[in-house]
Amino acid sequence: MSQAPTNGTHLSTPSQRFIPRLLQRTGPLTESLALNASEFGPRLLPPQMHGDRATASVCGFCSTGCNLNVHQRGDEALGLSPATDYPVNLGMACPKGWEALAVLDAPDRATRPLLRNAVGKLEPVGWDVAATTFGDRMQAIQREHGPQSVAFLSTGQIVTEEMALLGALAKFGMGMLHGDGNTRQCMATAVVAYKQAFGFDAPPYTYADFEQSDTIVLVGSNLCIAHPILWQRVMRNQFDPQIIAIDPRTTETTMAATQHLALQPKSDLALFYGVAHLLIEREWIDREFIDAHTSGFDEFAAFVSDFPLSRVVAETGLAAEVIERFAESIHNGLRVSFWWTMGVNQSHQAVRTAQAIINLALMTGNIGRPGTGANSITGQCNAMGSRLFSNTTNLLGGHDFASAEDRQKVAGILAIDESRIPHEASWPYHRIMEGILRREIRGLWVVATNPAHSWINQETARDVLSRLDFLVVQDMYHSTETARIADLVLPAAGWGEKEGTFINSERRIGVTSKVARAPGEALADFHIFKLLAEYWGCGEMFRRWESPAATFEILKQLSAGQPCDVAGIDGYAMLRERGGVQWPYPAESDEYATERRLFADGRFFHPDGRAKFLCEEPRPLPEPTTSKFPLTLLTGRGSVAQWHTQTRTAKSAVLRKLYPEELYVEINPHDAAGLLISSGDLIIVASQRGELRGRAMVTPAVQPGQVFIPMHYEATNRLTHPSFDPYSHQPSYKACAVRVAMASN
Ligand SMILES: Nc1nc2c(c(=O)[nH]1)N[C@H]1C(S)=C(S)[C@@H](COP(=O)(O)OP(=O)(O)OC[C@H]3O[C@@H](n4cnc5c(=O)[nH]c(N)nc54)[C@H](O)[C@@H]3O)O[C@H]1N2
Ligand SMILES: Nc1nc2c(c(=O)[nH]1)N[C@H]1C(S)=C(S)[C@@H](COP(=O)(O)OP(=O)(O)OC[C@H]3O[C@@H](n4cnc5c(=O)[nH]c(N)nc54)[C@H](O)[C@@H]3O)O[C@H]1N2
Ligand code: SF4
Ligand SMILES: [Mo]
Repeated sequence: MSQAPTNGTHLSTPSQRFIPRLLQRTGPLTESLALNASEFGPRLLPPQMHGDRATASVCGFCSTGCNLNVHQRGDEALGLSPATDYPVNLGMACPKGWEALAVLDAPDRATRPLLRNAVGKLEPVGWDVAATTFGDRMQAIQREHGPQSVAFLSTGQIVTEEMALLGALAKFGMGMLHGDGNTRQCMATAVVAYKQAFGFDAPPYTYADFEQSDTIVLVGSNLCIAHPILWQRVMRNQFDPQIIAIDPRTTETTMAATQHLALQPKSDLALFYGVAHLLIEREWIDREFIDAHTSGFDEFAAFVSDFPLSRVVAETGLAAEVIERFAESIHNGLRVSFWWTMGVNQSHQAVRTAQAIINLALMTGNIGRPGTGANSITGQCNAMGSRLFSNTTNLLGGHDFASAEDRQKVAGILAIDESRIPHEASWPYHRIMEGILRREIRGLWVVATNPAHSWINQETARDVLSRLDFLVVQDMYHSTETARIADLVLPAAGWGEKEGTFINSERRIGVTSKVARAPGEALADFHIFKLLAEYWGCGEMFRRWESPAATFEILKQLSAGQPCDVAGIDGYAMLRERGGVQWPYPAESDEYATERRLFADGRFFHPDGRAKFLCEEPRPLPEPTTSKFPLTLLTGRGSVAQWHTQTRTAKSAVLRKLYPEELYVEINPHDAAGLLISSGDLIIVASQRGELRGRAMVTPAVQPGQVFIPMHYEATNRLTHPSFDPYSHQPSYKACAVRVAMASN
């Protein structure tokens, strides 16, 4: 099954089946469900929603970073429509964006702090009690077990100013050593791959590249549902591009592609080495670019000579002609762009796979020019902000904890004692979980992430979290799987109820605005951090961090001189006026263009200015199938309307209509027949770690021997196998061994 049906004859995954239903309801939309405001906005918004003014705000779901105009009257947000003049979305938004206000109004919003009482029940308390308890309990743990016995888990879903304040407060104010975030589950691989190859974590592209490519390679990316507005940018491409989708499954995206390489899970590395070998053998490489701008090519060429076509056919399960056609498309393309997402980043050999993609771009000179690039697409609205400013793996502003010079610079800007800055990066997420198990970590502060649902190997994860002496969860909702097991719940304002900046996938910094009041006593994360700092006794250190806008000025100073230098941005006003600004934008920048890409001059961030070829022998799957567990489980996004652990999107009645409520399992007709399973049957899926029940969805969209379950259902991660990339420590969510059986009732 290496070629996708291109005529869309079998709409077989649930989102494929739900899309036409929405199409019928709202008119001639594209299959990715983007709605164009200029065509549909005014008609979709009833007159009572027009209000007396509109405030622009970058969307708080995915990393595309669409801008939405929120229509207001007085203090009230009446409705929204996508901004037509913003360079990202050009008047479009996906259903999550259209419904962004609806999810704010829900009965399970956290409106007061909740503290677990003597009989083990969460009961409402005032902020004074909450902040006092936070300080007392965390400090008591630190006194007994050392400052590093308390840690935090942060997120890619709060504004940059908040995540910088959290990182600075936790580490410099409260003395924590370890903090990580949900970006470990998501972008860690791209970060390490870029750092090693380019010398800095620097995605080079701008979204216009989608429109300017003549050959678009999408690896492990279901763009149509995960980044639907980016798919719209592809649809605007005038060059009739080859679209090559590499994914074991048939997805909305592979069906729209011109070539679908339905390879065996995690065989991407062998495929890309084999293709590199073909390109070298046929002299389809850009020798001039390689000589002038890269290092390590000769070793790489020698290494890939061990990947003849026969080996690649055997390892990927793809036909030789399919692989050759892919290589030919890269050769024939004048502007080839490579894009990757979680099918690459979530793997036991993720960093090397990402670098194998980078190698293809480098060896063919497809970087730094319009329509090219080795481009990692981020996931959450502010994953990029967290990469630069979360103060977890990197010291604030893409600096290095291990560098005395960097520590001195940051301490100087923040006017703090240099000794407060740790000399080493935090432990990665899985090491923090292990630390809890070993009782090295006893207090944990979880902000805007839901590990009891989203972390790998869930039953163990929940067991680990339950061993903490003190678990604090700061969230918009008190009902999340993690909040329910917390000792203290801090009620947070969400998107639309506070302001700050997000950095999208193409490095564009945009402003998100306050357009609604948070319910009850919920506070913006920024103000929760300030409050906790005061009660902790370190408030003085953060006097300058007066507001998100004042904090943005600190971030500018921290970035100065770095590849991500944004010292030239003249505050939120400039960001609003210009439709966001991409980094870098140093002081005295005279260059201003709405779309900018990196490496146009061929200079990379390593000291020698060259990009590095990096490679390594592929490794077998950490958990191969066996006779007892004969199927490979793939997981990922299920539909355009579902967001992660569903705390937000499940609150919208409109979005709820767009996906199946009950957990479903996609299984190939061949495997289903062998097990006497039909669509709609209740089945059990089990791995070595746990089991779940769901409805069978018999479909050729998954290959024989594979099943797919969306990550949005609470039980999915009971099955996943805790294996990690050795360099990025990102969990390998997308391949483990399972068995399927009919449920007895
Ligand atoms: N609607 C919606 N949009 C979202 C999100 C959401 O929850 N809902 N989340 C956002 C976030 S945080 C992220 S990170 C992105 C994720 O965006 P994507 O990465 O596009 O989404 P996934 O479905 O996780 O994975 C993409 C594809 O990888 C494939 N895959 C699995 N294993 C392999 C493999 O070994 N090789 C290859 N080549 N492919 C493989 C899967 O079949 C899947 O179709 O989406 C963002 N956008
Ligand atoms: N099996 C499997 N598991 C996966 C994946 C997969 O592909 N397969 N993908 C992984 C990936 S890429 C990701 S990014 C993670 C996502 O995993 P999580 O981060 O755990 O998922 P979310 O549901 O986005 O959780 C965000 C939480 O923050 C809250 N929140 C939203 N806005 C705010 C705010 O402004 N302030 C505060 N304080 N709280 C807020 C929400 O209510 C929600 O509870 O899941 C990972 N897990
Ligand atoms: S594509 Fe992403 S940023 Fe744009 S409206 Fe949808 S969720 Fe929001
Ligand atoms: Mo993600």
